[in-house]
Amino acid sequence: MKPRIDYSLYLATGRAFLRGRDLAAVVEEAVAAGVTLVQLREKTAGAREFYEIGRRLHAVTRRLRVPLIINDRLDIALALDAEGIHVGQDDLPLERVRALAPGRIVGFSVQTVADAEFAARTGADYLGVGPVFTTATKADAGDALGVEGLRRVVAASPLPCVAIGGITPANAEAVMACGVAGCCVISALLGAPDLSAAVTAFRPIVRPPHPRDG
Ligand code: 3NM
Repeated sequence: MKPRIDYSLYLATGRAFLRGRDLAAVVEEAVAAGVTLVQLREKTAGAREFYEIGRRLHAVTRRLRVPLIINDRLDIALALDAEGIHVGQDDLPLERVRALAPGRIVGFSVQTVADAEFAARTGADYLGVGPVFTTATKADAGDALGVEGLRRVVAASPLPCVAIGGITPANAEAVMACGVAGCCVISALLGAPDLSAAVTAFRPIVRPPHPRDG
């Protein structure tokens, strides 16, 4: 059985937000302050660079005992022996990822109830549902679902859902009220002037995991 995963405050990385800071140090600060899950998201790195960044980051997340999820690239996730892989609609098919990553956490990005049902049938462990709000961080994220759209997908999903897209401490309460297991955040954490303070602002709003969250 997989250990229970705490999705409550899920940090996805974004190179554009580093402002010269070291990624591993940033993640260490975020986890120390209360981030529970980390996704390495590298949209421009080649395989070798992605792997090397991941190797350094995985050393940190292992020490801090939080799972590391790799975005898009199953080969990198396997090479790193990362705890998980997150894929979207344009990546390798979910059924292949599930088959090739037994025992790892598999996340899948969805926008609709039909996507959520497909992901549940196909063996995903959790869903990333978004964008909930408009976001400048992902140019092709699509139209915002809004809180009502998020609620509809979450209500129909047998899997734990994390909300993504434009989530801040100011709107996280309304997001959590939709029944999500947590919030996945890039800019409101990495773009904040004080990362630890931003994590601390989210922490009382994002609840600890519900038994349904697996
Ligand atoms: N995926 P921020 S929205 C990476 O809807 C990503 O699937 C999305 O960044 C989706 O917290 C998004 O800065 C960007 O809005 C999230």
